[in-house]
Amino acid sequence: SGKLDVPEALTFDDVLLRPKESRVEPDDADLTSRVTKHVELPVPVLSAAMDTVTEAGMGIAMARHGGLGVIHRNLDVDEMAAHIERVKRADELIIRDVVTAKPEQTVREVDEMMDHEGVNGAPVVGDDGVVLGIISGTDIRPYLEVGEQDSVREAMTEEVITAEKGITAREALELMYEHKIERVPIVGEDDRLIGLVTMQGILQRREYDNAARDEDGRLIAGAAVGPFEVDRAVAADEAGADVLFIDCAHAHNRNVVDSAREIKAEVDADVVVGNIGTREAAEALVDFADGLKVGIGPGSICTTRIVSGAGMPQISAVAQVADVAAKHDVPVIADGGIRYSGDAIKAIAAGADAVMLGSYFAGTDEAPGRVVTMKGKKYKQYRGMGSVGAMQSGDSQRYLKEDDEDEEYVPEGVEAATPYKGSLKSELHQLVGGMQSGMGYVGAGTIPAFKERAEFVRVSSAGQTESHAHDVLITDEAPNYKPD
Ligand code: RVP
Repeated sequence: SGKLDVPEALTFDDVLLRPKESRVEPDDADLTSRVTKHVELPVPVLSAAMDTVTEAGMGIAMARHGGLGVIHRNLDVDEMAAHIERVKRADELIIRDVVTAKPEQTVREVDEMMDHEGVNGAPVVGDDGVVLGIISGTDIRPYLEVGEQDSVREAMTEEVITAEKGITAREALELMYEHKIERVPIVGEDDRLIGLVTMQGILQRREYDNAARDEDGRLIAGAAVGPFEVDRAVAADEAGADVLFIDCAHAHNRNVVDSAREIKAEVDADVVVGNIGTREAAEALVDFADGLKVGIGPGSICTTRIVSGAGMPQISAVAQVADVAAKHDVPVIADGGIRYSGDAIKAIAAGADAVMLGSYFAGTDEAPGRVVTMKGKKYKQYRGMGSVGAMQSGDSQRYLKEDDEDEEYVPEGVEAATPYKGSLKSELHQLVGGMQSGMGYVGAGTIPAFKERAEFVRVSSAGQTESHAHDVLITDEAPNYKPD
């Protein structure tokens, strides 16, 4: 009784999805889900905002495969903005940084310039920015033999097919086929050049038909900011981030809540606030947050629960927050502790709309950092953002008290290594396939239907032992099951 009259809290291994009658083939299960109020993802999976997990390379790969990378904040504000811009530009339909030629340049000059820039054609633009023609390798070639000092004006094609900003990839392609051309300059009113659409660019984008894109067809980008970093938030917003993550180990803190509210008022991007792990914390944030992120201590590299004695087992944390968030139509992200695809779909069954993973992605090629070999096995570095190493290398305030700078750190994370895994694509393929399989067992073809229909059973420790491969010696590693 009294202080010991305590509620129970559960985590991934304590529960299983109860199998139900199904007509859903796993391959047909649609994972599309909202991650914030205004952003939907084909694959509701996020890579963690950690300096050993997500920079531009990971952000691009995650978005191309339908998910979302959250750029970490152990970077200068300018550097961070550059990473966000790289993600936003990676698969742009309309290239904004166009290589252009001037009518009075010589053919030889333009040939060298195109060579240097790695392009095979350029719009010809007057001093006022108006498109006068277009010149390509094919136009130039005959002149290189005889008249290489001739001007671009003579060699260029004058009848240029142009289009306006709103053009879709399909329309652009149709235009190109119709006129047998490979580039379409995009012009504004007054025929001034705005950008360029190329055949090569369109075909490259087609490879990623399940990508997470914004209204203009650019990849979706996320970025983490500290709870009091208004400047970083504004810079990330201006750089084009679609979602900002107010990144804090304990967001149910009055100062953090107030500051997050201020940041929300300053930016266009959606704002996710976290981390939290209780009903009351959700109540303090639902009136302004576009998303809530859950996880107090479940992370693989996190020692918060051991160091501070505080935390909340993740399935219960997600369920509590989701209970409040759903009533206010605010999406929930389950962050940390996910080791297997089964954990990810359990988090969604508990009420999350999306999941965030760190260790699962840290060993891939797309994560920052190099591969090291220890005792003949390959690894990549993976460390907590509250570890001594991460705190020393950045101005991460996440686990720092304000006037703490000269003091010895009290870390809440460890520095570790994680097995090297190869490409993100195949890791994500296993994760998505396992999640779809879970939807098949529950008989739900969409995420909203799954959240509605999923039920848990409680598992004993005997049941847990039975769940894993047991009483055998594994001879060949499975791509989706590597227990330690
Ligand atoms: P995991 O996927 O289990 O590796 O967990 C990743 C999550 O752990 C991150 O998204 C973050 O919420 C949390 N984290 C990051 N650093 C630390 C720490 O140093 N304690 N925790």
